Amino acid sequence: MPHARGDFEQMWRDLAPVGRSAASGGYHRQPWTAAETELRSWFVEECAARGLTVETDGIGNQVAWWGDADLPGVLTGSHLDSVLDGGAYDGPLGVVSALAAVDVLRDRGFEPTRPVGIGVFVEEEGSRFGRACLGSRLVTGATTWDDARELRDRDGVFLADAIVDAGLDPSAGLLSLDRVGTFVELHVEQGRDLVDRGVPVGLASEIWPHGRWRFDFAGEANHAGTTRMEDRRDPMLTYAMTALAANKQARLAGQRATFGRVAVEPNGTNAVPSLVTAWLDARASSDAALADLVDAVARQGSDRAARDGTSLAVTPESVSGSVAFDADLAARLAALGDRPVIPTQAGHDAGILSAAGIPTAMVFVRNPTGVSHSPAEHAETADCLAGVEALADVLAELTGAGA
Ligand code: HGY
Ligand code: MN
Ligand code: MN
Repeated sequence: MPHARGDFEQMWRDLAPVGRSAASGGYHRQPWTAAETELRSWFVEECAARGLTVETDGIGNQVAWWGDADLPGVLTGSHLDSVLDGGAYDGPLGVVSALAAVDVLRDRGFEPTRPVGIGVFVEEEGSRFGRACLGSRLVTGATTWDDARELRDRDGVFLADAIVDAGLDPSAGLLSLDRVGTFVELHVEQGRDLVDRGVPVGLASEIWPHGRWRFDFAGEANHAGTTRMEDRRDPMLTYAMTALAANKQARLAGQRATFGRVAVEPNGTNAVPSLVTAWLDARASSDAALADLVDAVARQGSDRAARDGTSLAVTPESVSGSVAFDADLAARLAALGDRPVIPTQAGHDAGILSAAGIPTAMVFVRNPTGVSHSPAEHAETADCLAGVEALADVLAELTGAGA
């Protein structure tokens, strides 16, 4: 049965239940799971309802092109996967808005002089395999398949096996970005800049350098009762002091540091643990400041380990350098609506494509609380629709006559 083309609010309603936890209201749309696979099918149906044919590559990245002029096209889109227990807007807002912006342009009678693409990149959050923006990194070559194939999820499932289990074929190859002259990603703002300015839409100037480091604190398993305190080699203590040190170092340096994920072995109530593995998410206003922050945390962790009789090994797992978006492009697009150009500390596929040399811009939609990576993430419908209009204006500016 042909899929009725949904307007923004209908598409939003269609997506709302997919991968949503009844308990928390948060989203669990991890890549290559049933929920995310359902979203991939939804995207194909929405594109088909617009007469657009979707190309899905071997790992699930998707693109559909409107127009076939032999000119570099303008790709817009984002991601559909979420963090664990994430919000509804981070990612999907960019994809739904891209579809709705094409509708707006067509309703205006606009015909692009160069192709307009709508794209979806997989595993942007790195929530399952630990590498942020994995889909766009593989497409741009920022990560090689040989490197990625070794990635395993928390259940020990290898990346290629997860992809095949989701009905895809990694040997089918990856999307080509050869047709992409410019990339524009619309995204809910993950901060309070726009709400504090009282404006619904902004552009991005830069993405702070950021990354994830795995901290392995090793100690000696022992009895929680019979082992004298002075005889213990307890990695939980070393971890706890390191988490406090990360918070203090970030505050002192005006940067960001979070230990949001920890795994304890054997994780028994009445045993001193043998191993505590914790992941540091660190972000800073420059590459040098990021290196200094991570070094300071690792150094203080190692100093504490020496006192605790434990050991610490630190392994970088996903690091993204600073991204300065094309300033002329941002200024040109901001001028379309007298919009602010603001930095972000959140990583995006736009950062990966920009780093790959593709002129890139980001359109931010106001988040009234700034909360993200949480079921509480929200954007007002009026602001979302303002974002769609803004994205339509941007696409018209970049693909109109003379563009
Ligand atoms: O983690 C981030 O910065 C982004 O939301 N993926
Ligand atoms: Mn995110
Ligand atoms: Mn995102």
